[in-house]
Amino acid sequence: MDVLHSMFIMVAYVLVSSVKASMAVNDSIGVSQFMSDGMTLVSQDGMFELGFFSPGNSTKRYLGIWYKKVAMHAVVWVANRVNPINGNSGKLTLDNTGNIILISNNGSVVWSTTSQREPLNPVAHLMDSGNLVVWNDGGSDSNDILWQSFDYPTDTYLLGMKLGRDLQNGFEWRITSWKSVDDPSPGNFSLGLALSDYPEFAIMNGTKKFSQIGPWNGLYYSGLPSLNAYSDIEISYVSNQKEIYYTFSSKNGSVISRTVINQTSKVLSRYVWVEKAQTWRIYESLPGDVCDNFGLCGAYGSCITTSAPICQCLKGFRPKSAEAWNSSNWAQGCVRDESLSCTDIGEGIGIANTTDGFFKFEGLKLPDTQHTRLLQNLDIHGCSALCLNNCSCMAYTNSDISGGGHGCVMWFGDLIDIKLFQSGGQDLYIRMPASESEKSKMQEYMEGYVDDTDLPLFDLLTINIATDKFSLNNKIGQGGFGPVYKGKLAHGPEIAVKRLSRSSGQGMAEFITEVKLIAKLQHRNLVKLLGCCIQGEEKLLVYEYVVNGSLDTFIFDQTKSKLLDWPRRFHIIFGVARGLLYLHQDSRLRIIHRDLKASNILLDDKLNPKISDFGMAKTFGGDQTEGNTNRVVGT
Ligand SMILES: *[C@@H]1O[C@H](CO)[C@@H](O)[C@H](O)[C@H]1NC(C)=O
Ligand SMILES: *[C@@H]1O[C@H](CO)[C@@H](O)[C@H](O)[C@H]1NC(C)=O
Ligand SMILES: *[C@@H]1O[C@H](CO)[C@@H](O)[C@H](O)[C@H]1NC(C)=O
Ligand SMILES: *[C@@H]1O[C@H](CO)[C@@H](O)[C@H](O)[C@H]1NC(C)=O
Ligand SMILES: *[C@@H]1O[C@H](CO)[C@@H](O)[C@H](O)[C@H]1NC(C)=O
Ligand SMILES: *[C@@H]1O[C@H](CO)[C@@H](O)[C@H](O)[C@H]1NC(C)=O
Ligand SMILES: *[C@@H]1O[C@H](CO)[C@@H](O)[C@H](O)[C@H]1NC(C)=O
Ligand SMILES: *[C@@H]1O[C@H](CO)[C@@H](O)[C@H](O)[C@H]1NC(C)=O
Ligand SMILES: *[C@@H]1O[C@H](CO)[C@@H](O)[C@H](O)[C@H]1NC(C)=O
Ligand SMILES: *[C@@H]1O[C@H](CO)[C@@H](O)[C@H](O)[C@H]1NC(C)=O
Ligand SMILES: CC(=O)N[C@H]1CO[C@H](CO)[C@@H](O)[C@@H]1O
Repeated sequence: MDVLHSMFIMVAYVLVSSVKASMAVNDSIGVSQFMSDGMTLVSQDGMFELGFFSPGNSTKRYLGIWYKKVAMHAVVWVANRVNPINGNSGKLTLDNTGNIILISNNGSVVWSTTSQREPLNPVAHLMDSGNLVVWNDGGSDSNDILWQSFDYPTDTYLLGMKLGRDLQNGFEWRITSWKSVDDPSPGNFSLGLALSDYPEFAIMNGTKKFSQIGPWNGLYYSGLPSLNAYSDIEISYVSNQKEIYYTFSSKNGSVISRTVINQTSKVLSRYVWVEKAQTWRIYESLPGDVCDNFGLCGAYGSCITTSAPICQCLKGFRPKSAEAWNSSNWAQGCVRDESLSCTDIGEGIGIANTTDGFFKFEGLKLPDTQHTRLLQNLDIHGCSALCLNNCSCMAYTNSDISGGGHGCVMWFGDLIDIKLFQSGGQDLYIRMPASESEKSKMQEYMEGYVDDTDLPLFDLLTINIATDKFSLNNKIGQGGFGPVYKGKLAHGPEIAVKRLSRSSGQGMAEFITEVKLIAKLQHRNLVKLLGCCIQGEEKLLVYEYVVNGSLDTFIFDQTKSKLLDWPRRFHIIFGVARGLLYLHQDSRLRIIHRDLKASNILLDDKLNPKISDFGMAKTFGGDQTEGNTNRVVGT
């Protein structure tokens, strides 16, 4: 008999019996009362129903709870998962020890609860939440629970349930898949809490991690930044000496939501009932993309859904086996370009060589937390110092990112299962040898973490917005070192952005030093460098925008050249000379332009000349100048 068929009989029963008893629903069962196959209990609000059913094509009978009110009934809980009843002989009762007992025709106990307490007037009640609760004392105290089905979930998580661990009793709240649609006995897939200092929720395939949702970071699960964006549910995470769990609740009270782990599809999905469409709609799933497959990119590999290949070694690392990596076999992961200098001196004596440093990585799903240490009262600086002084500490970050971040979590051993998000994600500081971490300090510097008033820094987003993502419409020239774009800062002046070609081959440190020097050169006949921007591969110089363009557009244009009368031309020549004099003699740097030409002289609104591209040849190498300007250096 299929579910719908049995449902029909049950509905008929409820209708008939409710007429007889002249009450709408029967939601509870008392001591020595029986409920046989064909009869059901229905929660007060009519949402859930408890009764016997046969799943899929099976003819076996199971006691379960399912949604009654919505058109597509979904089973949310099964009592006798591994011990079905043959035929319609099953009977449910509550005995005087307060335990629910399921018996088959021949009198054998198929399934029962195991409350050890001495009860007083127990009663089993199907709640509006879908929870089957055995109350003590007729339910007079709502906290006096002898047993509840929410403590023994099957494959479905309902709002209000706990998922995690009861540390005092070693008890676990975990959902486990059915073996198949016909067989509700426990399958190999489950969702639960993987205990560690910084525990994380993970989907398991047997005893192996299949996909991790990540640890709770105070705002969301590290691997599911989108989850807290859903306005219909509220997530609470509780972690103390007694228990660690999370629970979802409906903010609005009217949301019908269930989360199911499914062995056939190998996916954990959260469904929400959509009344208008009369269907269950999937809100989120895990694995949500290929990068959610646990450890896909191996140690120190980072998974990026939009890159090809999807696995990339973190900066400062290279594939352990280039061949395996090439053939999309990433499991071996990555190794350091340069080894760490940190070495423990003697056994257990923690005097470490502290010439290592940390590189900040952004936008990540945190790596697997199995080998972590949590220090909730330590701030990020203390965390950094502690990690630096223990050679096996490979990374650290704030354990809680809410309110600007606090707490400390440190990783020991290789870092695996890192994912890079398109947006959102967390920061992680990974141990690097001194040479790499020098660069990282520069990186931090460029990102504005170190304050330096010498050189204003712009972030890439600002420049992107200002130049309309470097649109072709905004391109105003192609200089010797890369294209130039016009831009407009929000509430600010117009700017010209020079996007340096990527092959400049220059280190971050040298670049910044040079740019700072150039920025110090200020003269009214020089184009003013306002700042720069470095992010990843991008190196950008931000200049003041000079409105009338370059001199060559005037002198080599039939009509425009007439605008330049002799007094104006003299004024321009004089200005260029003054600018050069400053560069050659009066500035601290003494710069030779090496590429002075009409296209490098810009004119402002009053046709005053301003020299551009000065300092570039020195800074960015003679080769480029020659290559792109077809000029002999030194003329
Ligand atoms: C409620 O259902 C149980 C089990 O079917 C039955 O024993 C009991 O008599 C019913 N109570 C009422 C008030 O109908
Ligand atoms: C039940 O059996 C029928 C016929 O064998 C098959 O077409 C159908 O897919 C089966 N349904 C399930 C849920 O297994
Ligand atoms: C009683 O029924 C159960 C399941 O329906 C079966 O496993 C058990 O062997 C039966 N016991 C006897 C004594 O027939
Ligand atoms: C579950 O795991 C066991 C042992 O690991 C294996 O024999 C079985 O085939 C697995 N079942 C499924 C459906 O994957
Ligand atoms: C689950 O684990 C079993 C062995 O433990 C393996 O054979 C199977 O491929 C795994 N399933 C998935 C989907 O990874
Ligand atoms: C809850 O949300 C639904 C749909 O979004 C809306 O129709 C209903 O009015 C809301 N109820 C409350 C109490 O806010
Ligand atoms: C599990 O997934 C399979 C295949 O996608 C589907 O047929 C089945 O209905 C799902 N089971 C549940 C309980 O959603
Ligand atoms: C990896 O593949 C690229 C092109 O697909 C090839 O140029 C390179 O030599 C390969 N490297 C190794 C180590 O196989
Ligand atoms: C610390 O590292 C530096 C640089 O790698 C090395 O020269 C020095 O010998 C190391 N000191 C100790 C005590 O390991
Ligand atoms: C480094 O940290 C690990 C993990 O907390 C600890 O077992 C080890 O003793 C520490 N080593 C030193 C030298 O402090
Ligand atoms: C010749 C020329 O284009 N002159 C312009 C220089 O810029 C000022 C201010 O934008 C304009 O008013 C001039 O027409």
